[in-house]
Amino acid sequence: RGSDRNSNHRQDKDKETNVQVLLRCRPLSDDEQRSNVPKVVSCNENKREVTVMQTLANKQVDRVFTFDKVFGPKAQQRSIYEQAISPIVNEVLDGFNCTVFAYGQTGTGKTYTMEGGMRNKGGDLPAEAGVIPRAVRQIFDILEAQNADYSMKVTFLELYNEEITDLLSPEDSSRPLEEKQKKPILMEDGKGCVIVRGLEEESVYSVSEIYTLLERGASKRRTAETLLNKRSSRSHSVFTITVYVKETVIGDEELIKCGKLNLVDLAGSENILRSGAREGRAREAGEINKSLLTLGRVINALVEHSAHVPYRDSKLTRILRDSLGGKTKTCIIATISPSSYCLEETLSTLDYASRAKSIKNKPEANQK
Ligand code: ADP
Ligand code: ZZD
Repeated sequence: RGSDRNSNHRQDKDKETNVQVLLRCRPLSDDEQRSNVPKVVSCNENKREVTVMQTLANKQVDRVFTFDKVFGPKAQQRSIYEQAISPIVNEVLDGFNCTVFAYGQTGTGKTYTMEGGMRNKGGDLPAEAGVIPRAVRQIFDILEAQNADYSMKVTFLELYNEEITDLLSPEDSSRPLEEKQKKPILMEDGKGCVIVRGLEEESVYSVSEIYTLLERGASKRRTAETLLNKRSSRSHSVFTITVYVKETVIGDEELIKCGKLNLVDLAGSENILRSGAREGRAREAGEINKSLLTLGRVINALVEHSAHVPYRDSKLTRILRDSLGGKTKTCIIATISPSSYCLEETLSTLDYASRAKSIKNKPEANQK
C-alpha cells in the first residue's frame, strides 16, 4: 500500500510540467538604427541567456536571465515557429489543450510574433507570417497527410476594458457582446471550462477559409481601433482553434480525439506598471487593465503556492484558467526591445517572465 501510494505520487509528479518561457528580442527598427539608439540587450541563443547591460553610478552592472529558449534579433518567424511552436501543435493533434501567450511592452513584437505581417499575397505563407497562420497551415497539412476524418472550429475575440468583442461575428458592428445580451457573458460548463456566450464558432474546412476569417477579424479590430485610439495596446486578443479527429477503431466503437490551441496576444505590459502606480486616477479614467493585473496576481499566487488563486477576478483569467496551473500545456513568449530607452520595461518583462518559469501545469489529454 505504502509503496503504491508512493509510486502514484511519483506518477503525479511525472505528469507535472513547467510553463515554457521563451524570450524574443526584436531588432532595432530602421529609424532607431538611423538615430543611433544605444542597445542594452545581448542574446546568447546557445546558452539560452539574455544579458541586460546597465550602468549605475558609473559602474557596469549586467543582469543575466535564462529561459527555455532565447531568440535574438536575427531570429526569423519560421525558425521560431519550427523550434518552439510546431511541437506544441503536434500535442494539440494528440488531444492536448495548449496555450501560447505573448507578453511584453507595446512595440516589442507581440503581434508580429503571433500574427505577423503579410507582404506578398497568394497561396504560400509569407516569410513574415507569425504563429497563427503557421499553426493553421500545419494543422491542415498534417490532417490532410493523414487522410484524417476531422473537423475544426475557430473563435477570435478581443477583450478590452473587461468587455468581449467577437472579431468573427458576421455583423458590421464591432460592439461588445455584453451590450447585446442581459445574461452573464461567461458561463461555466461544469467541467471547469468557461464558455463565452454568444461567441461565433465558425467551422472551417480549408486554409483559405480560415484566412478569410482572419481577414474579417483583423479588419473588425482595425475598425474598433480607429474608433478608440490606443485600444490595441490595451486589449487582449484570443484566437482559438479546436480540432476534432475521428479515430479509426476496430469494431463499431467511435472515438473522437479533441485538442484545442489558444493563441493569446496580451495587452502591452506597460499598462500594468501604469495601472499599478496610478491606480486611483487610472481607474477613474477607465484605464486600469483588470485582466492584465489579475494575470500577474494569478502568476504570483501560483509561484508562491498561495491557497487562493484569484482566477475569478477577471475575464481573461477566467477564460484561460486551465492554462495557468491546470491541465493545459502552456508557453509564454516574452518580447523585448534592445533599446536603452526601454530598459526599465525590459527588466520588468524579464523579471515577470522569469517568475512564470516556475509555474507547473499537469497536462492531460482530453477524454475521448
Ligand atoms: P506589439 O504587438 O508588441 O505592440 P508589434 O508586433 O506591433 O508590437 O511590433 C512593433 C513594430 O516592430 C512593428 O512594425 C513590427 O513589424 C516590428 N517588429 C516587431 N518585431 C519584429 C522582428 N522580430 N523583426 C522585424 N520587425 C519586428
Ligand atoms: N498583424 C496583422 C494581421 C494586423 O494586425 O492586421 S496579419 C494573422 C493572424 C490573425 C489575423 C490576421 C493575420 C494576418 C492577416 C493580414 C491581413 C489580412 C488577413 C490576415 C496574416 C498574416 C500572414 C498570413 C496570414 C494572415
